[in-house]
Amino acid sequence: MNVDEVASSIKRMEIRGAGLIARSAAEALKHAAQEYRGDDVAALRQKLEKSRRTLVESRPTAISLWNAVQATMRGAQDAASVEELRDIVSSNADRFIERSSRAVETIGKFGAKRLKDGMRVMTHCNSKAALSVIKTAHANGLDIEVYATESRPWRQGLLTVKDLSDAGVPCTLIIDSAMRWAMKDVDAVFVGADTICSNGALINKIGTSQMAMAASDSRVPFMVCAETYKFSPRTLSGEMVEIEERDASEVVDPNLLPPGVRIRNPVFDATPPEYIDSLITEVGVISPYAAYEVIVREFGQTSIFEDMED
Ligand code: RI2
Repeated sequence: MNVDEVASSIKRMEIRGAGLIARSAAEALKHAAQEYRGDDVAALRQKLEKSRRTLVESRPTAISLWNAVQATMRGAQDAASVEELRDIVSSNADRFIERSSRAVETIGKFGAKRLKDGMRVMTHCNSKAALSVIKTAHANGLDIEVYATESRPWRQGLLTVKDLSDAGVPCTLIIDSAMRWAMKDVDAVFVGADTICSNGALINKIGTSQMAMAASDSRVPFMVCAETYKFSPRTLSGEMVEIEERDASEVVDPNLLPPGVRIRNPVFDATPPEYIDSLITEVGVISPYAAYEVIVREFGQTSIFEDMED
């Protein structure tokens, strides 16, 4: 797929999930570099810059997308020829994709150690990282069961129960508003992440913050599975995360409502760090208050502020 096709698939949520949109964007930039047939390095650089912007603008909330294109374009400004630029972008993209896929596996292994035989886990939406934990624990022989929320309006919970059932994990689908009712029977919550802010707050699928509050109320550990490229260097320089609001028609057909009634469709929310027990990352299981250290370690203080021109 070319850049425009990937960007519109991301917009339409045919490609979705913070990790997958990041890997797809890296792959699309590699494709753009490889399909260029001219011999003008400045023209290729311009084309890649335009592609980078198109991809970043396709969905605003998950920082994984921005981090992926930054990682893929790293060093591009120093290339002296088309071949060199193509090689830099292609090998950066390959490295990002490989590293990001490996991170999901490592998170699975680390997170599985937090589960014990007979536990019941709750999850929200459809996170590859959170499902990696559950499926790894199951593959390790633990007898675990899952409560998965429907996750309106897109109903990603249906993908979750399909994935878990295919892996042989017993699961129960509940509607989102049953999450507090079900929490009394749950031993741990594992969710994914779209963005981790420098103060340790989590931005994830709408309803995550309610789940965190319900878990806290019932003394159930609330665990967040987040690869390091989900951490936001942009928040370190003071930026607020934009919460995507999608079309009203995703919630209900507006023609079914009385005239004048508005619909709002925010698709993410923020969970404060005090509700989070641990962040499970590929570099270790850490406190949300260690987010600053992860950002500086992964992205470097200097590059954080150099990359801020967008
Ligand atoms: P992985 C999803 O967003 C969900 O919010 C999920 O928790 C998050 O991305 C992370 O998913 P959406 O694209 O990267 O469904 O763990 O809006 O797969």
